[in-house]
Amino acid sequence: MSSVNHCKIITLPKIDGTTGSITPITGGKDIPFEIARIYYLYDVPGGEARGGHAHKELQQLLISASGSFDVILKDGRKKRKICLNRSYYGLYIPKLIWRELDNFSTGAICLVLASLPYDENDYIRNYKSYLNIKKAIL
Ligand code: T46
Repeated sequence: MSSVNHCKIITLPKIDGTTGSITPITGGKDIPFEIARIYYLYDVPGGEARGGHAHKELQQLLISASGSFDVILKDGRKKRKICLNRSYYGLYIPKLIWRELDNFSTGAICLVLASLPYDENDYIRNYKSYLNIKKAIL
């Protein structure tokens, strides 16, 4: 379950009205995990990148709540680049996938639903270490 092929776009529920739309998300129903934490990235200066790490156990769903940005996914063999630019699409990222986020539009907001509480020990922040861990589990 740690190949970029297992990352997928999930079309989220969307309720439209004359005054706008709403997207409700229920953990374990609309997405493959229960939601333990929510956070969002915003005010990213032009030209800056976020991410640049993998997680040992954490699963996430990334949503562009506003604007757009690119997500580069790597598994040590393959690379995928996905542009998120709609609030009703979520990018599911299983554990052990390297990710980088860049090309943020002005005012972009990246909403993240996460399967676990914050734990710095869950991060793999060095790409060489990530490749070694991937080799060891193959
Ligand atoms: C990912 C992208 C999309 C906390 O204290 N609590 C938290 O819940 C989080 C997420 C972060 N932090 C602290 C830890 C660092 O000192 O905030 C600082 C920056 O965190 P991080 O390196 O995780 O930031 P990003 O934007 O590079 O990455 C985050 C996610 O962690 C990551 O998994 O995919 O957003």
